[in-house]
Amino acid sequence: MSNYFQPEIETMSREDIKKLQSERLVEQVKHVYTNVKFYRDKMDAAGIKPEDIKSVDDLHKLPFIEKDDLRDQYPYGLLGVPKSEVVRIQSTSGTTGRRVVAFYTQDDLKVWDTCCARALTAAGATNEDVVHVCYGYGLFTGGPGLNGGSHLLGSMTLPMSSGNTDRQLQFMQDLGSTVLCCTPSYALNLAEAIEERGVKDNIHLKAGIFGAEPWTEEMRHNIEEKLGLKAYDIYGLTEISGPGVSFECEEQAGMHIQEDFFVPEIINPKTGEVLPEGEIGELVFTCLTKKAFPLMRYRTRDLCRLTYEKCKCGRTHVRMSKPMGRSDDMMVVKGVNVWPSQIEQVLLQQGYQANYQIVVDREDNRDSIEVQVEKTPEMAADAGFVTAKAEAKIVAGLKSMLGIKVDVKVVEPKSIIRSEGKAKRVIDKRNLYVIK
Ligand code: DLL
Repeated sequence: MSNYFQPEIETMSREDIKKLQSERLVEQVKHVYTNVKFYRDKMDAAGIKPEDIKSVDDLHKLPFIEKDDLRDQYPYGLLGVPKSEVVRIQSTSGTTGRRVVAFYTQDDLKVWDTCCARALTAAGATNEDVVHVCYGYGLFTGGPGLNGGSHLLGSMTLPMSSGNTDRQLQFMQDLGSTVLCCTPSYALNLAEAIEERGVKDNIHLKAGIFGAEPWTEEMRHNIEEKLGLKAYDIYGLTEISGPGVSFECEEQAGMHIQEDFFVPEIINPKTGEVLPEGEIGELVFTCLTKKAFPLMRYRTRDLCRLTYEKCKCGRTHVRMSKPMGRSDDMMVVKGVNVWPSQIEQVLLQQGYQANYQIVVDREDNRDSIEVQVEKTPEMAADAGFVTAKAEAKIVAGLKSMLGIKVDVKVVEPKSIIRSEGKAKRVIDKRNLYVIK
């Protein structure tokens, strides 16, 4: 049996979805053109007026917006409403150079809560459930997003945040948590801890809502078996609101994109051309209702494919595959988005040259990341150079840049293999993506 939070929206005919999207798009284009100089300038430069956008079929006429634009417009350049109407901000994980701040009005928060309430309902949650949220709270969207959705649903919500496994397990047992929300890697950590402590019989989880990082079908089977629950994928990104932009239903056959709020497109990342249904390309989103941070044709850099085939669950909203790769070099490590360029920046600031390598691995469900960097010839010749001290300094610099602990090895000059063509900076041994 399918569970819907808003059946009238979630099972709407394709024709009605398109009609609703078109009406909302026309309004939204007027909103951004009137209230955000960035969009007005971009549309003027492209010779497009709000009246040119009459339906979603005209969406392709609008220019894209990219991560760099968000950075350039930091902090308030894309704000679509007066500050007095903003009630919340969230921000992308641990990135100084590329931090993105997203703004929300009361209504924008309702949209987000609705998205997460639909995802929770699809996973079988009701107000009878105890929803255990151990995504991080704070600037990261994971905790606040699922928390808001769970409130809207009327479920008892445990705002556990991440870490402190003993406390997680204690609350899970004492309060009888039934729905678990966290990253898939943390779910595996919890499963291991439950096994170690021999408390499986006291745990009554029935569903898990896991996302924020790539994970494989093998991981899903592992988690489901170990925790005795059904594992649902959930996708989202800070720029578009947070978790719940799309979510899995009981069919576990792709994530339904909330098309009354977001219009997806798949483009060729090299040319920007919109690709036909079923082809793999970069996912692009347009927000239809969000007023404070209204992104239009935002390039996510996530590679996936869409299917409009009707799902057995009865939902009509388009489904996206799991992200299969990235069209940039971002990695998600320990739940944090990491770009090699951030690591390079820290190394160069500390006097190293760009002879480095990043090795990412996963052991016992824990991500590790190691940076190997060569001493410069001057450092190697300097009798006073203390390797351990130099490494500690880089560790501190990276912690401050990324917000996570990175292992560092300072190695001898010329010990990292030189590439003949493009330098292979990253060795990711986790194999989480189909396309690398
Ligand atoms: O990770 C939002 C979120 C929180 C989603 C909790 C799901 C659950 P950001 O930190 O802005 O937002 O990172 C967004 O993470 O572009 C993807 O590359 C990746 N990502 C998010 N969900 C998934 C998923 C949150 N289910 C970036 N599978 C996105 C694979 C995911 N990758």
